[in-house]
Amino acid sequence: MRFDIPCPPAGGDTFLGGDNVAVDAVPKGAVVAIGAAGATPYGPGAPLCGAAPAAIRAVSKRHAPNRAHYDFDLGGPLLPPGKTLVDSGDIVFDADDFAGNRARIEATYSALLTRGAAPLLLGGDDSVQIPALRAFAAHRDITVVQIDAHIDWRDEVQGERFGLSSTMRRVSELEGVKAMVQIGARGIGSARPSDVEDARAWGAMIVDMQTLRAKGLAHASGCVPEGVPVVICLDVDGLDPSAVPGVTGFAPGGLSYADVVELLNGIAERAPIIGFNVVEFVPENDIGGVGARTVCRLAMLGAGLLARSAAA
Ligand SMILES: [Mn+2]
Repeated sequence: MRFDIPCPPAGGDTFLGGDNVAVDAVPKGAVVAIGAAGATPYGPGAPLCGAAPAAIRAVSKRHAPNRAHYDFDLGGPLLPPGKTLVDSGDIVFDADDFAGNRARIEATYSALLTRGAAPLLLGGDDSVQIPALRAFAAHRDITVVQIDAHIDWRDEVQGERFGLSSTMRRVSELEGVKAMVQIGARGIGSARPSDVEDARAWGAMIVDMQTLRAKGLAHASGCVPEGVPVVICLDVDGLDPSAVPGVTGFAPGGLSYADVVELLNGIAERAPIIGFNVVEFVPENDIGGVGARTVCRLAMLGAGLLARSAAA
């Protein structure tokens, strides 16, 4: 598949001021930000979270001059010495070709993983993760860790099997996905009782918010198998809406930003983090830019954790 390269990101800003580097020129071991505005929306028109990649990059500009400073959430510089962060821009979204969107995302990820890069996905709704995870699972065995208010185990919604409510079920069907830990479920979402049963029958470890509050963050990170590379699927509605108001799956009672920091650092102690997806931010629903700044910090955490796991 041909990539449109060089591919400057929408809006012109790169993530944290990283160099805009084409997918087929990303250096081995680099953390690479990649935007995916959408893949498989449930209807026509602009994708639900299509404005998110540019919004996250725009906020990240203010952090760019301090990139080498000490990040207290990571216990060191954001990027350890010798590590690089680049931005390969946005994967093209075509409102008339959902299969093509998925094929482009999967091909982009296959190329990045073959090059030994560590991808930081700036979504897009949850559906953008399905083709990305297909590429990971084809590349090597992985554990999927989802942080989300919703478990996303619907087989289909309105006849669509690749939409945002089906992400974890589609991912569970991939041979290379050896374990799944789902953290933060609460309230009422797309899942029916049978969907929860199916997830548990597959072996998904569901640490819902009630369980998390009863057993603690260390219990959640302790569910992640040791040593198997992890892809983090961070739907920002997993956080409490006071931290990220701009979502569609609004669900009170979620994780705080500090909870997510502790959780991710705990997971990183158990297994290398080789992929990090930040999805479901809706800038149009944000309040005073609070969510954009939180989501940017989450993406920065992702970059730092990927850099710490990336090959030399
Ligand atoms: Mn969600």
